[in-house]
Amino acid sequence: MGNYYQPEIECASQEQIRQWQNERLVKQVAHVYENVPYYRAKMEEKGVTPADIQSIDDLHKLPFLTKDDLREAYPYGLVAKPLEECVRIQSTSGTTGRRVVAFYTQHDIDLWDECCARAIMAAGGTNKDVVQVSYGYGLFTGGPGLNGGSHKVGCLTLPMSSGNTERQIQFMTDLGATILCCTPSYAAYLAESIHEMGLRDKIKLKAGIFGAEAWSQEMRHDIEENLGIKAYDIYGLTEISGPGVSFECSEQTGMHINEDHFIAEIIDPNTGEVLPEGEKGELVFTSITKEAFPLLRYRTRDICVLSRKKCSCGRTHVKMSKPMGRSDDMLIVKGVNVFPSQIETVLMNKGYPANYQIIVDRVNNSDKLEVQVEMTSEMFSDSLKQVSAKEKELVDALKAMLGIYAKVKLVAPKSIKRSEGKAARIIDNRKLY
Ligand code: DLL
Repeated sequence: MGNYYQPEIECASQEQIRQWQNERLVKQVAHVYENVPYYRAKMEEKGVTPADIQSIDDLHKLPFLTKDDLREAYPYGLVAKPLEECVRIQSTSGTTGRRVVAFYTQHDIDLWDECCARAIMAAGGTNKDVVQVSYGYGLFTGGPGLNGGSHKVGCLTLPMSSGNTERQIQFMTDLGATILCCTPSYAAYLAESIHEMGLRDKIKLKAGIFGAEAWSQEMRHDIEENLGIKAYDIYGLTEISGPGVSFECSEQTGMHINEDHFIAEIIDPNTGEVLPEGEKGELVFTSITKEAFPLLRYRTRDICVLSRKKCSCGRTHVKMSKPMGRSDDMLIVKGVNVFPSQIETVLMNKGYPANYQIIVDRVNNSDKLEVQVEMTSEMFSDSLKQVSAKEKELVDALKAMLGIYAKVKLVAPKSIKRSEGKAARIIDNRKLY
């Protein structure tokens, strides 16, 4: 059994959770309707008034919000509190060229920190732990979110931010960090560097809280083995607060969504229809406790599945699967849907490190997919013939997984640029949009 930050909430009965959601939703809809003209106009357009929303059964009547709305209302159009009451701005890293700016009151920050505290305690954290936060600090939510959560739990917090890998490892060993928080790609890079520096015996890590980007089960096993830790997933998005919207427990079979703050729905990304539990679709969130930036029915574009199966950790909040891709970032190559996570699974199953790049191009009106993968140092000494046999083996495995041909190029160890934040794995040269 677990380690909870707020056991009475995290293990509340389903009825209790539903009651909180009903009450808070009704209040939130009124708050948004009164204070956000942009959203009120959307509701009017759909012919809905706050009186139509009596419980979560009425949620489907509300209009969706998308990233386009956020862009249109940029910067202040969706803020629901006077700016005098707002104390913080955070923003996305903007890797997709669409910057999102989110606002927080002190109350919003406190609730966000509590969500992250739940994640840290679910990973075994207590006030005896030394938590190294190596997510970026600043506009990105990763550093500030886990930092706040770590304080709430009472852990000794090392606000490292990302980058300067040698210094990271020096602090990790000197100060005996026990929990590491960073992106999974940075965790893999840190693990690689720790081995190279011969410091594997000097680290005291027991757990890692890794998120902000997709990572496969295979990558999890590699990181767990290389660092001798248990690696927990954490999910979130700037629009809805940041990390800690959902987090993994010891069962490691999905992430509990903090349902006292966020109502989750799964919809068909094409029709917008709400899908029953267990079906795969786009995740939509309604934040029912946030004051400054309360988004209703926000379409995340993340594709996943929800499950209410009883969890051995004792938590009762619904679990979401790891995102299986994005309804917008999904690559369509020769008309076939390709998720980068499928490619990663093939590579990791064949013993390659998670250092790869996916390059898509269009030559003579035909799509070309290329996967560049780093060899391990053992493979690097292989003969040319052995290398091409390995490339061929990967081509076949990728074909079996994706259903289409992908050219494979094995490249020298360490030739693909390492990432200190989210890894940029896809280079799409087709410029289709
Ligand atoms: O990445 C917040 C975060 C920080 C989460 C630190 C976890 C840890 P954004 O920059 O707004 O916020 O990006 C949000 O990243 O819609 C997903 O597509 C993706 N993402 C976040 N966590 C995961 C995860 C932060 N655990 C977008 N697995 C989301 C897969 C994730 N994808």
